[in-house]
Amino acid sequence: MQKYASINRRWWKESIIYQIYPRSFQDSNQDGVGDLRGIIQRLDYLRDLGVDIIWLSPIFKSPNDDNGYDVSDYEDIMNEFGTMADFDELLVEIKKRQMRLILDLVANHSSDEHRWFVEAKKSKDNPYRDYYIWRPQLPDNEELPNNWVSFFGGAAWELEPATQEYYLHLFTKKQPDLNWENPEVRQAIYKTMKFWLDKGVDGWRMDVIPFISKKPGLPSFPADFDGDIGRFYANGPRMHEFLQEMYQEVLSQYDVMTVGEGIGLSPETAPEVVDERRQELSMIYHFDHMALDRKTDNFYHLRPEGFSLIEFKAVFARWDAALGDYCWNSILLGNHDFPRMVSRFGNDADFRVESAKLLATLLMTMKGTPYIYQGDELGMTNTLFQNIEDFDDVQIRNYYQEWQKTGQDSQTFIAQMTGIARDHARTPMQWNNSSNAGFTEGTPWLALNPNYPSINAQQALSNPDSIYYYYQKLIALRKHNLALIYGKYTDIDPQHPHIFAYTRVGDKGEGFLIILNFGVDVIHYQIPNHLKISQLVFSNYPFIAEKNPQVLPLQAYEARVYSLG
Ligand code: TEU
Ligand code: CA
Repeated sequence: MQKYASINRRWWKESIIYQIYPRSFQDSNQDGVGDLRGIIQRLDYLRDLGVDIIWLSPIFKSPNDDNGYDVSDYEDIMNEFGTMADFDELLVEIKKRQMRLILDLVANHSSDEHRWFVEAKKSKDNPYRDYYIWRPQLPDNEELPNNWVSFFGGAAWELEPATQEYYLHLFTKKQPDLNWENPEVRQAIYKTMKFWLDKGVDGWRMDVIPFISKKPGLPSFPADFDGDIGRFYANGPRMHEFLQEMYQEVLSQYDVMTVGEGIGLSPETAPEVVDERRQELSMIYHFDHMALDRKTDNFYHLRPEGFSLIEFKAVFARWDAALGDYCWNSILLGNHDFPRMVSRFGNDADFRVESAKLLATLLMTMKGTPYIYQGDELGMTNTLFQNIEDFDDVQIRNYYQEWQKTGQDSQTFIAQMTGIARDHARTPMQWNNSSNAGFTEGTPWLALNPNYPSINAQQALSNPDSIYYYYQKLIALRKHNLALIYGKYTDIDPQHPHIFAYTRVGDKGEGFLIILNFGVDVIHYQIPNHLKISQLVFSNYPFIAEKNPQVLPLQAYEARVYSLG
């Protein structure tokens, strides 16, 4: 295999991934819900941006308790999204444009409406019983099997009346956890994976994959538990065995990529999942920088003091060091589970365009495969929630039920949830300034962000200085420079409170210096003497020739990329 900077070259390391949340991308039949035919209409837009791989959030049959992350048939398409014929056509159209497609594999749990669960709950001796995880209710005892809690509020156990046993659900009670200890479950999932790979799908994003192996005996949280449930549930003793089996039985037979949602993994535990010598997954993504604004013992509460750029930079350095030459990372600053990246890491009030471009610069110059979440290439922002009804997400609805029990008022709840709500990222794509932004002519399933008349794709495509074109040019820069893909990463100033400055250096010393001003104040930044910059190749501000190029006056959210040499 060809190498660069001592790393094996692979197509998925050199690709740009674009995540589509199909419900919110483009509606083609005016029922207010995005669909597969809608995606087909927008493929040229993605190809022109420079996208190589499209990742679709779940499209399989689902009652949509958690918007498709609750699958009731792994080999059929969700009614609202279209038909298998639509899917086949979508795949053809994607390939025609030299792009690839990966799907979301949600296999830690199914929907309670999946026929496996419908069967399993009927009786203790049903052939599907052991597809799920059951524990008896002890006589005269209300106590739950253990003290585990669900990610979306409340206990992780639900009593099934017919057989008087509890089943485990780490997410909502309509998402029962599958029992991966049962070889039949694993074979059923592998069969499904092959079904889609045989159609020509190019790989999988694997939902909460570190949870598939549970701690033996399902022990309660310890007395000194720190509250980090993701870490507690992840990385069970058979996780690697299952992933290696999946690789042998399925993945090794195709030229595909896999990305694991690395929930609960750490820089210590993640490398073993993606080390290419071990043959498990191609890459993972982690949440260490995405969770910096949250309390460590409670993911759904913001840290009142916020977080510092120094902490943020340390995450990138730590992970880069941990992953080394044989593992591969994903670089993302937003997805369907978090508020909008420009509103979290940038400044959507006064420097929306500048800071969206700065964040794009980070995405496209870091070591790892970049992921663009739909709409981030337009600088889409967080939306406004005024009433409880404005939230759609089951997570928020469940928390609200718990909140109401405490008798506290809803305005405080809304204020708190505004900082974490996933619905920010799920408002429909803003295509143009016509009603509902060209997303639908019907009633959208979730209200649009009211700023769509000014922030939309049509506007971006007509402005050469737009965030969209900035992405397009940066993507081209990355693709033409292997040093930006494989080059060694070094943070040259980890302690600077406002500047993120790093180099990416390739095989023969060629490479780049990236300087990002993560703040509103002008900073005169002194480039260390040992770095010889050659020329400015990219910037989000108009270029002004410097008299003394070793001291740079950086404006608010200014981003610069220099070539070295
Ligand atoms: O997310 C798992 C996960 O990390 C979330 O519970 C996360 O903690 C939360 O969304 C942050 O607000 C995956 C999917 O990405 C998510 O959409 C699903 O709801 C979840 O799994 C269950 O399938
Ligand atoms: Ca539709």
